[in-house]
Amino acid sequence: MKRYITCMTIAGSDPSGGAGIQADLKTFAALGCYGQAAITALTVQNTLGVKRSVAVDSQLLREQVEAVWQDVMPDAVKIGITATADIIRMLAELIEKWRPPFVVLDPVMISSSGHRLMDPDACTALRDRLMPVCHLITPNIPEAKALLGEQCMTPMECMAQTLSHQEGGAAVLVKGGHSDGEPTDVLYADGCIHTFTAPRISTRNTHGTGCTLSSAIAAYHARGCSLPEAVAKAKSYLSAALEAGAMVYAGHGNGSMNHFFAPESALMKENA
Ligand code: PXL
Repeated sequence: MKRYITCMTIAGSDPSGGAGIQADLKTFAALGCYGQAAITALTVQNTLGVKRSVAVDSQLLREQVEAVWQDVMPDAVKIGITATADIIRMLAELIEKWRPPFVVLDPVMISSSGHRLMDPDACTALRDRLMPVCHLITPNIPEAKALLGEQCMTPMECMAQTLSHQEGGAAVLVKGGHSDGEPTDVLYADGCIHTFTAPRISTRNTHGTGCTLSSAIAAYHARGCSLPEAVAKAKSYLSAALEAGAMVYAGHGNGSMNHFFAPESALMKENA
């Protein structure tokens, strides 16, 4: 019997559809993967910015994730907004108990409109408890700086390597989209540095780029790619989706990209 290649997102909801679980599920679907989703926080937002974010009860979230994992364990998990220290500790326990094959964590702290999406005291729990049990962490430069704290340094290669060692060996992708010039991302994995450069695309419709990238990495890894290959393919997918959605009206502010410029039909593999 075959089964779908499956990815799960554990992240916040964006009712305007550009970021969070909505972006993650579109990405999984466009890349041929079956999507599962458990919501960590409900945001109030549109393309102009986030107005409010409310965390869900961590016990309710635990029950949702366990109900899914005891039935169909996904091939890859993406974690986005974690919101509170309680949720972070609970997710770390679940990952230790169920050992999903691949977990990518996008350590979302603040929205691009400047709204706080994680409790201030949760950063320590994220660093000490959740990051060490994940396989890949994808901070942007401000997030990498917050996670490095006192040890903060440049260049990006040093940030990625130091964060990886700090997190017990997890691979780290530092995203350079916030720097000037051609955006370069740096991956530190298994003792090697990989550099990825993509052309800067001129568009307002950039909402959910971080969510889409981490979900696309999860999808390509679930499909059998190595980590560097999954990152390279995810970046190409992101660039193409941004390009395809550049000239579309998608709200008064930063709208969503076009995730479905070339959707793939559902991919399957032999059941284990
Ligand atoms: O891009 C980070 C992010 C993730 N998830 C949700 C968000 C945002 C930023 O606004 O709203 C739900």
